[in-house]
Amino acid sequence: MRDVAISKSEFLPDQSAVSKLQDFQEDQELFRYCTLPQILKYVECFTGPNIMAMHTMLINKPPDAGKKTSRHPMHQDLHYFPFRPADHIVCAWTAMERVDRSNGCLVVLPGTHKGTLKQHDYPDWEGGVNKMYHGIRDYDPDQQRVHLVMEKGDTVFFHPLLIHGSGMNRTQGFRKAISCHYASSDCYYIDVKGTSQEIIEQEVKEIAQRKYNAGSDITLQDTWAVRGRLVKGQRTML
Ligand SMILES: O=C(O)CCC(=O)C(=O)O
Repeated sequence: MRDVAISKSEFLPDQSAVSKLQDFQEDQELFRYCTLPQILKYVECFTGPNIMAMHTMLINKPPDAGKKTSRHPMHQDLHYFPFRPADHIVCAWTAMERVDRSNGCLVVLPGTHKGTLKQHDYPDWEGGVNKMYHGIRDYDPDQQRVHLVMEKGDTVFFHPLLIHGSGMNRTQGFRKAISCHYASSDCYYIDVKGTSQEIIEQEVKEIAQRKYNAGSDITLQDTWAVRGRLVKGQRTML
């Protein structure tokens, strides 16, 4: 994925700046992160013994080009997932270098994982917003926030309903983090028709058709089933 503010004018003319790698499940070295026993030991507390790595990302937050597009709007990851129950899904997010407010650390609203899934939309940001960066529609910026300052190798595990995002990268370097969303393979797919998640289903289907030549009958569930990889136990439902 490319940052919307630098997609046409790179930092270095002959190099493209990639702001996020998604779905690295076929890359042996990157995927090794998702299988690390020191990560799975904690993941299992949430998922139980049958563990699927569902969503993989290496986030390379670029220096902000002056338009604040390096921010990630406040959102809940469950908005993207057509599987449940939410309590059997967990994200592991590992800092690949020190992250703090200067390079855009994670920002979380403590306790929000006990709430419900909120309506998400593209935020109305003056400088534009990156593809798939949906944010909570009626986000109240006055809610108590916690900035997660982390050292290289620190890992945070969080619930898919936790409201979170990340700030602007005001440094000259790319801020790197690696993450994986795990789910119990005993989770089940849901139909998101008629729910707040319909908008993400539509967008994902369009991308699958345009970029991967998928047929018009592809479902949101299909796009997850092909990406999910078993990392421990047995693949039962997902
Ligand atoms: O690493 C970040 O800046 C935030 C990533 C995030 O929240 C996401 O991709 O869902």
